[in-house]
Amino acid sequence: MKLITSYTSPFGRKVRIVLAEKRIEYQLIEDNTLSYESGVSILNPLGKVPILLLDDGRTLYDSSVIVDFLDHSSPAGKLIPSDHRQAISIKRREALADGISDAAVLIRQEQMRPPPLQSTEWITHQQAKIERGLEHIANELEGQKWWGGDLFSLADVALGCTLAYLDFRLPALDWQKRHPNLRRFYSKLEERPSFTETAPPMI
Ligand SMILES: N[C@@H](CCC(=O)N[C@@H](CS)C(=O)NCC(=O)O)C(=O)O
Repeated sequence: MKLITSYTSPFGRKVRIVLAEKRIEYQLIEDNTLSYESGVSILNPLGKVPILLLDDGRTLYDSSVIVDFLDHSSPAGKLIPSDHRQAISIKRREALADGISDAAVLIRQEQMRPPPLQSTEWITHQQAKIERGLEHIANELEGQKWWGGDLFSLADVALGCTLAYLDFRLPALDWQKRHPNLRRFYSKLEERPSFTETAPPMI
């Protein structure tokens, strides 16, 4: 199978970590969606990565569909519980972490526009989602080994990618100072080879 993504996408990284945790072989094809040469919109009408190309010809997106598919395709290193109620609770956490990444990506895109065209209101609106989301997660994490309870899960993978992306693209947010339990959680994740091997390039 082939994974089309950029090395900096938090959503692409989530998929790469799931592939590594489950020890699934794949080929990575790098695509910068903002380049004229990107062929991504032929595969995904939304023009977004990650996209998974299966050997049987199927094309999958977005990242939450891809990781669900991957987790069900092999019993090794299960990241989504088989009990439906528990699975939904993990997927709700994944959606919250991904939503924070969405807000961070939108801020990043806004900051790439010429300064006179940037909207401070828009950036503040997105920042508020990030702040509320992190506050909510920090409360849920309190007293827990992992975000979803005792077991490492997809929720932890998604949150790790989100926190790393905030550090990478919006370091001024300084979430580590305001949320010491998220900082401790993040340090624990950084010990996992799946995280170190997929860190975004320092550009
Ligand atoms: N909900 C999507 C979000 C994917 C996404 O926003 N990808 C960004 C890269 S981080 C992208 O491809 N953006 C290009 C664009 O919006 O045109 C997922 O989880 O896969």
